[in-house]
Amino acid sequence: MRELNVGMIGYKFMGKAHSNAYARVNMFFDADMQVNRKVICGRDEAGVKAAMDKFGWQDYETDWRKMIARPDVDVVDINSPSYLHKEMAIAAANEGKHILCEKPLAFSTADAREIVEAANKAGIKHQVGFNYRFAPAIVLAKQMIESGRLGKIFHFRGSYLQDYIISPDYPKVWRLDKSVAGSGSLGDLGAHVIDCARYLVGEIDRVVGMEKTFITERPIAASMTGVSATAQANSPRETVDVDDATHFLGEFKNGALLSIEATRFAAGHRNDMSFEINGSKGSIKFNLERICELQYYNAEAEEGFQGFTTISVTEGTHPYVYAWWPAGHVYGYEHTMVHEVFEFVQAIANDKPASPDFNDGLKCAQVMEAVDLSAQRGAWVEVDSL
Ligand code: SOE
Repeated sequence: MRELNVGMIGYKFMGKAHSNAYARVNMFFDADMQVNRKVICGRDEAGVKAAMDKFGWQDYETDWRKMIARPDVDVVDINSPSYLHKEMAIAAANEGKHILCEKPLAFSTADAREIVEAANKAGIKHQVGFNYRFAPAIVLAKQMIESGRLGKIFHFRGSYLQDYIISPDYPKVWRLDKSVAGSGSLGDLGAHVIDCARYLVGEIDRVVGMEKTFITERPIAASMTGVSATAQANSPRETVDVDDATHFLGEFKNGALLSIEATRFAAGHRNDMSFEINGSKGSIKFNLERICELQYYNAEAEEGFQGFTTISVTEGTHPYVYAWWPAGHVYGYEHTMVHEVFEFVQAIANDKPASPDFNDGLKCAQVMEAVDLSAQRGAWVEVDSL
């Protein structure tokens, strides 16, 4: 079988999740290429060496430019903090490497356009890590909408709620630093909901939004693992320059209405992305914390017998479920990454466009920048004006 050698930049939270996906894809799916965890890259030599051993990579590098240039690397997986995405993606494209880049693709629409241009010029396959598109229930929702089961769509109502930074003592980690992350809850969480809205309902025409930073000063971070972090002892406080929460309304080009909320101040919600879609023939509701289920309301069910029902998305006939376990066995968050990687490998192996690709990353950047501008101006902003 043809082999596909991956070089991955980043070895912490997303590095672990992607390593798991590369390790599982050929075990559970009939991928048309054998994926090799070839080289893992990170600045800290001790850290990246430990990750190489723990996550099953064959080699490591501490210089991402050197890794990208290696002839034994076919694919570059970028899961560094967002401020590095543009330079890394353009360098990888210029080396002719296929690219899987974590979301958000770029800080700005202008940066995203430069990345898209470099990828198109290089003729590579490119995909953005909007992993929730690959949750079986969300693919099922897409199939239901496309088959007309919901009829004409009127509303997409979504949110991504987390609560790990409510304490004023939680330090200013990279996700709270605009120069590193580009934005706060909007780019880290809202990007996922925007992508689901575009995937399921269509392109967004205009938005109006507001952003809020509840805690404007935080201590300097001493260490961070995942989203857990500790502050430096007796640390001075630094200004927080990103949104803690962002709310926005919008209108799709097809006339449906949009409302999206992203926040890290929703006490009790650890990682709760959910949305509801209302159509002329029914509604669906998805909640990431119940990832194997889809709530469905059939407006055409017999009078007196209507109500939201729970579809257990655990049958072999459901998207991707066939590859895992017998009917009724549940799956989780990390499976979405395996599905994401499988589709990327298949796009490369069969010379097909990957999806969601950098154009989707650009579209998401346009929506986010429009929300940002709207929050500054207090007015509606046309997405295509960006
Ligand atoms: C933030 O905590 C985060 O890790 C996001 O960065 C991911 O994209 C999301 O899938 C889970 O939460």
